[in-house]
Amino acid sequence: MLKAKILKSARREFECLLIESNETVQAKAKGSLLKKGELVVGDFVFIEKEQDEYIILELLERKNSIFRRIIRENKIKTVASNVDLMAIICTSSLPEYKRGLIDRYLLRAVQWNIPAIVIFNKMDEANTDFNLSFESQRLLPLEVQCFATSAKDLNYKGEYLPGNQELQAFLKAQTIIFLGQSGVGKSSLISMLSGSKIDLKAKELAKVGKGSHTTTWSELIHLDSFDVIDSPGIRTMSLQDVSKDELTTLFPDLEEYFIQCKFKDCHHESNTKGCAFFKDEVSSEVITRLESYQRFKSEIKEIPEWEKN
Ligand SMILES: Nc1nc2c(ncn2[C@@H]2O[C@H](COP(=O)(O)OP(=O)(O)O)[C@@H](O)[C@H]2O)c(=O)[nH]1
Ligand SMILES: [Mg+2]
Ligand SMILES: [Zn+2]
Repeated sequence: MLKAKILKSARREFECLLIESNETVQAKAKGSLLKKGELVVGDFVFIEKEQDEYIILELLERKNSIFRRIIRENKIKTVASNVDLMAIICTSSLPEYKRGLIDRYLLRAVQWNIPAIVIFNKMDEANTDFNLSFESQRLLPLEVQCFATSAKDLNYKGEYLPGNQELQAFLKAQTIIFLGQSGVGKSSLISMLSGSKIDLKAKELAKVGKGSHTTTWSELIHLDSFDVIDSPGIRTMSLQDVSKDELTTLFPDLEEYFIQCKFKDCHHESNTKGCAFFKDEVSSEVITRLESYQRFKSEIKEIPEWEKN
């Protein structure tokens, strides 16, 4: 049997990288394997060659996975697995910095059990009002490492935070999902840091041209110094599949305050005297995280019992 990693998955056909020979082959999955659930990009599998065909016989245990719950069907839809790192990219200039969006991604990193970093890109044109130390310190309790980069110059040295070189070393040999608003520099950074000649922009265009159904499948792009997971499925970041109770567990940095708060059924507002989050008692970094928590909580509709099932 050969060990392989799934690079691309369609309903029945899988593009697999054979680990030992570094060769890419097309494989089909044994029927019983498909019945148990889907095989996804990032999965490690055992393959056998039968005549001219490669057949996937066994799925190896996943260390983590990117998934979404489909509440109505009481199902979990897995999109990719074995992800080493979530790299969240933002800028202080354009597009406009959105703290809440970073927290929205970080919530998923916790839920999916994927370590995360935050990259402040376009630092060569940084907004002078931007408080880089504040924005990175608020993530310290989550153990999220931050970088300050520029995709315009490989030799850019991070100001206050580690820069391009440190990031490049950090990403080496990892399987990474890059997230961030359109225009923050994801493609530019990946091209510059991966050492690959692959033209990601052309790749994106080619996909669009091929028709919409090709873009619904995830893909693992094997580059020289790291692998990138490209998954259109997770670009929508709505919180419809998270319950209010679960939301609390997805803010591990706030846990101590939730526990400390002496009020029963407290809404945890920073202007409630006596609440563990009362603004005079906690740092403004913590308040920013509370604000995200509150915003997400108000977005979550309680799911009616009859729909849960
Ligand atoms: N000044 C500056 N421009 C950048 C930087 N990174 C990307 N850009 C520019 O921002 C635009 C969007 O970049 P792109 O990589 O396509 O962003 P994506 O949509 O996140 O993939 C392009 O015009 C890039 O040249 C950077 O670090 N500094
Ligand atoms: Mg892009
Ligand atoms: Zn409270």
